[in-house]
Amino acid sequence: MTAPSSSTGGPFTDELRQWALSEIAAARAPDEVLRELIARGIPEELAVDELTRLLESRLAELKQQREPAPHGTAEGHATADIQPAAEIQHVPQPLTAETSNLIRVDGREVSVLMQLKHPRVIVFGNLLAQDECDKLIALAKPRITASSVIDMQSGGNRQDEGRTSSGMAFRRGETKLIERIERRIAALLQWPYENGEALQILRYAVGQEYKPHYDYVDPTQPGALPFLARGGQRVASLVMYLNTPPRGGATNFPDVGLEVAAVKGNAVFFSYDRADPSTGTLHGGMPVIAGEKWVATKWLRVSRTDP
Ligand SMILES: O=C(O)CCC(=O)C(=O)O
Repeated sequence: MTAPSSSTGGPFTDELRQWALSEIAAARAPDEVLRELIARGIPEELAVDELTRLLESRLAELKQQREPAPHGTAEGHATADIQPAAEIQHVPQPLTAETSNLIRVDGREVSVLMQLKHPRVIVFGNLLAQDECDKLIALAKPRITASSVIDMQSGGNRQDEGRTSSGMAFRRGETKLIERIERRIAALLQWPYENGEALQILRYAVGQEYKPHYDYVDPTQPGALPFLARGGQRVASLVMYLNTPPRGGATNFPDVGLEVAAVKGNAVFFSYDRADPSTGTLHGGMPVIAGEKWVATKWLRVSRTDP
């Protein structure tokens, strides 16, 4: 099962990325590379973000090459068969119960109901007001169509039997209500508003589900490149519950046997600092047994992404 889809094209092409990578590998000064990217028409902020990401990934690569051989690996043993470690990213560090059980954000008292260190999962209570949930559903309802996933070969979208819900995505800041909620999320997660993907709404009818999957994309697949070129990797997800289904519909994390009940106004946050199953963030939306389930999902990227 592959990552859920939501975004569109942008100017930092794979060709530019490859060019910048080769310049970095050839030890060209970063400020020169940056100047040239800007000269090639990349907006300055995007060029800085993308170049930072490429430099960080190059440093991680160099660090990995310098690290001693893992326990049990013979010194000098050919390493061609060893998988390269996934690139490590910064992730959102939400305001949490480390300081308080109640977080004041955007005039609301959001509670911390549960935390897990690995995988990093936090369940928030009262993130959305009841009428905000109702309004999001009403706005989304006329626009929902069958849900899709990212096609990891082409980079486009395709339907998948593991994701049977229907849904839609709002543009970032599409209405005052949406912008307010998105800014609240940015404040709670301490992560830039512009790094949040368009808010996605999902509706599950009885029997519908989203089988366990990861939200990051596999960077070794060709279809990942257009996605990664527009804001980099996903590093965290926030699933907000817009209603309380009478039965079923929990968000599950099978690696750790956790099931988060869908309760209107609550949300589950989880982060992943690398595109790798070791994050333990395999998760899914369990089948709805009675009634229907509505959620709003916000995915957070390394850099600013399409609205
Ligand atoms: O519906 C859920 O509980 C989970 C949704 C989800 O996994 C996703 O949107 O990526």
